[in-house]
Amino acid sequence: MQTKVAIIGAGPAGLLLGRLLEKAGVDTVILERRSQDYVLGRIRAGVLEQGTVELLDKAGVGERLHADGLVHDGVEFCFDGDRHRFDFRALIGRTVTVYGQTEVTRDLMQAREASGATTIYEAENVSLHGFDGDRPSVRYVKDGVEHEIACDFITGCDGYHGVARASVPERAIRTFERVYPFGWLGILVDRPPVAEELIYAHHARGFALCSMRSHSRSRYYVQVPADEKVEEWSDDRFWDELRRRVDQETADHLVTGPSIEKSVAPLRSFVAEPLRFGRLFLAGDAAHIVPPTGAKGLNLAASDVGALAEALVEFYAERSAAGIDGYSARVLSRIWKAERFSWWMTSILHTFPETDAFSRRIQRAEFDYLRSSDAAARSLAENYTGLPL
Ligand code: RFL
Ligand code: PHB
Repeated sequence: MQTKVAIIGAGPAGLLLGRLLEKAGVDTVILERRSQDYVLGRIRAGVLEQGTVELLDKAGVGERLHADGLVHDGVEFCFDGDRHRFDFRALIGRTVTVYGQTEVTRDLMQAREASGATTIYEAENVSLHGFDGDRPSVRYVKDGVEHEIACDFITGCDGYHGVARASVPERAIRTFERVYPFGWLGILVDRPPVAEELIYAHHARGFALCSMRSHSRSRYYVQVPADEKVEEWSDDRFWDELRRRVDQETADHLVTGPSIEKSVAPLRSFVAEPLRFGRLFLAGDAAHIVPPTGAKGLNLAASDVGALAEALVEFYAERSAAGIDGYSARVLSRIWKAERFSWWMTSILHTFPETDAFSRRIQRAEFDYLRSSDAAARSLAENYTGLPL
């Protein structure tokens, strides 16, 4: 088999890249280790920046998103029971849209299927070859048979545990990492959300988040130790803990019900540099991880592949390598700003094992500053709704 761009991974990064390239007439093959149902079964991000919505529109998959997505003008922070709303639209004229990663993935998969482009699910033992020369290729095993795809470029959109970044020689790559000593226990429930907008809560017992997927489906999280076992959390235990961490009004209005999904996600900050190695590019979680506190993971993946698609289309249309040469530096500048914002949101909202009385006062001062200063609130608003590339 032969293609222009071989894409490893059918998460949002790989599928969106595939769609943007197909729309520009650049053919692609996507190789995915898991089944289509498995990919669709993963419950992950829920908040889309305006720039992500614009990219999904450009990719021609905005219809359901505009019909079913919930446009949010702001978010609320709750500090030890005191709530404050940040109105992004009033502060900077921007908004975010609540639309689950599962739905984004479904829309992209359907569009790809309709276009007839090739996606190989359950591709085993994917390996990358020759990306330091002119004739890269990708090999994989499907149903016990080995196949090879010759291509012009390989893109690693295969997430944090993928094969693409691991194929780069150690001396050519530098990584930066911070692992947090806690995770988020999340539940999904078919009950209306407690509030119209998201509530990020700081409490001495730990962080909590009230989020949603629609008017009838809610997503809630509580901070737990990194090694927490999900089996130790009955639904009742979860609801009791959540109620303790939010303000009284929120606790009183919470509509509880049986969870339809419950899992613990670890929190990590990670960046690899650079993101181009000859004819291999990294994008999305393969290139970086942010803790979910700033709602940036999916959005960063989208902005990476938006830039990568532009660069590759320019290469084919104008025979110019300027875009692909500049890709790594261009996206890393935005990635580090999103890393900073996600780290900062994480540090002010969570309880750290080493948090002493001084740190607690500093966290409180951050909240008091944010709610009393227009400049601070605008800074939060522009970061949360997404910085320009
Ligand atoms: P993905 O979504 O991980 O997709 C990568 C795809 O590559 C496949 N793959 C391979 N395919 C072929 N060969 C191999 N050797 C392969 N190895 C892996 C995988 O099966 C997968 O289908 O990365 P992508 O596309 O870069 O998208 C990034 C986003 O998914 C991610 O940033 C966010 O979901 C992060 N994230 C969250 N972000 C938020 O903003 N809010 C959240 O609530 C939130 N929750 C989460 C998350 C990430 C999680 N992970 C990765 C542990 C919860 C979890 C559990
Ligand atoms: C979610 O709804 O899953 C969600 C929302 C906001 C975040 C993280 C996760 O910051």
